[in-house]
Amino acid sequence: MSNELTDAIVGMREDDALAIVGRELDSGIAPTVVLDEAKEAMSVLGKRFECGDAFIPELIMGGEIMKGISELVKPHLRGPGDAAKRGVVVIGTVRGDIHDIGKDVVVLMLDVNGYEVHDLGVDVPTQAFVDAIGQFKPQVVGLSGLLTLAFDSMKATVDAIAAAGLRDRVKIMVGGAPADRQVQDYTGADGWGSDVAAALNLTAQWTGGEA
Ligand code: B12
Repeated sequence: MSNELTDAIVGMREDDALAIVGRELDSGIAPTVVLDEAKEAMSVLGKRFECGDAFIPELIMGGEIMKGISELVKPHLRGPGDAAKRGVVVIGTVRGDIHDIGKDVVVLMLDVNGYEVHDLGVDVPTQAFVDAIGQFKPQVVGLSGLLTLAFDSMKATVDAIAAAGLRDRVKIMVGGAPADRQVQDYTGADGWGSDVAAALNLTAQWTGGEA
């Protein structure tokens, strides 16, 4: 674990953070390890926010740094290239929630692993998920959210998909750091995950492939 990177992110030193990531990638450290380090730094920032030692502007800045890091890491992730797509995924952050850093990591990793991913963005209304299922015919729908209040939006989205008669056509995963089995049961989803590995595993399982 690079404490240097955590220090730079938590200290809001964007240029330093990006330079450290560049050096780490050049020295052969796996891109997924670099992403994990950055994620760890974001949770340090989250804990500081909880304790009143960091405030919203710091969280926003941290988010910007994290996005910059994802951009740097992306070209280092090797996927199956132009091979036929392994499956179709529709994903978005549910209504009322604008956290997208974790979702974007999931989108990035699904993309480089050969899935066709349709990212609906943040604060996504239930109907937009329903419409996207009609349009893109995904096997998998990912509902992302980091706020506890996102659970109600996730449930409303699953209900709307069912009301539109589309529930049998898709597998639905709910995710984000606070997701667990209880959240899955509450929302009526088919699976849950609190990290990108879980998202990849579920998607592979539901599209008949290997993670
Ligand atoms: C950065 C941040 C923000 C930024 C978001 C910027 C952005 N573009 O996303 C800003 C400043 C906007 C923000 C705003 C708020 N935030 Co905020 N935020 C965070 C923080 C510090 C980091 C989150 C993050 O990006 N982590 C880095 C990513 C890479 O890690 P990750 O999310 O774990 O990612 C993995 C999983 O989520 C998973 N995953 C994600 N999506 C999916 C989907 C599927 C299907 C699966 C399987 C997996 C999966 O895979 C990802 C990759 O491994 C967290 C604290 C924390 N420790 O999480 C608080 C936190 C989430 N925020 C919180 C709060 C309270 C807020 C605000 C309400 C604050 C306020 N008073 O205004 C607002 C809400 C705005 C809204 N309506 O959404 C609370 C939530 C508490 C709760 N129980 O609801 C937290 C936990 C902070 C805290 N400890 O209090 N926030």
